[in-house]
Amino acid sequence: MSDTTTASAAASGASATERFQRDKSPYAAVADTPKERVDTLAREVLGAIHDTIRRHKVTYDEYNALKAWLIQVGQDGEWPLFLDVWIEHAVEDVATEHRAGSKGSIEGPYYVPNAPEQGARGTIPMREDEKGSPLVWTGRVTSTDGSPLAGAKVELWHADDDGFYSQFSPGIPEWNLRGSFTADADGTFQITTMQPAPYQIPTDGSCGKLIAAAGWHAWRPAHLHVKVSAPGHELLTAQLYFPGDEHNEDDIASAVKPELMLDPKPSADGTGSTIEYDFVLDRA
Ligand code: MBD
Ligand code: FE
Repeated sequence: MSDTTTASAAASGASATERFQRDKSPYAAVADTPKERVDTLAREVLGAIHDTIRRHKVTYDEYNALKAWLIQVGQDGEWPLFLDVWIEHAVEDVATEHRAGSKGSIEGPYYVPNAPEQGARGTIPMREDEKGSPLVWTGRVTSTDGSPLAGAKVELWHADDDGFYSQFSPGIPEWNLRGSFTADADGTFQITTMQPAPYQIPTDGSCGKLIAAAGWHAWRPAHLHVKVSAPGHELLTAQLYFPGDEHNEDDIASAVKPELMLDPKPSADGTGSTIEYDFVLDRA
């Protein structure tokens, strides 16, 4: 991984902020939150901060460092990154704890709706000379009662072999490594793509500053992002991971679960790997 990752921190932060403001998230229903609920949550969060300040005797220097840092997070456009890396996993746990179907994981800051449709079997949009190791993924979408979900939509997006996402890093075609697939009558789909690389969150912005100041690392393990949807069923947002990645155990975004681990096999032609991974959706 080269320094060009970090060179685009401000640009990718600005893109993520703009994307969130334009598309909104399905979770962003702020106006509907009752007063009592806001009162409880705001009071508890502020109380937890006051407790930490008293317990650790936080100084004015530290308070002012925090103030400067919070201002900078906004100026860098890194609120989507900060929230999705350090907060979203808890929200996702709570939102999906009732499910009997497939486990999900966080959406993260780099989803873009309406990626180009590729049918039930196809290759995700990629450059002619796309770097990396080819990956052929066969899967099936069913309901919790076992019935196939014909026409289920599988949206896939992921980083390239350098760890960059299209529309958030410069110089990559708009829909590169972003595609929508539609399961056939039996609920099956087959996607050809390129294995993603581990991803380092931008290190030259405010989130990187926090990471350096705390002595943490900035890595997420290599991952595939998916959204799987079908009429009458709950939307599944998930990420899939590759065994052996050195950051599966210490993902900076705390978004790895054992159920989301793939089991890649070498492909017959020896040029890449094949994976099988199915989804079970809960009825809405
Ligand atoms: C990512 O690619 C990602 O998936 C998350 C959750 C946060 C930052 C970058
Ligand atoms: Fe990601």
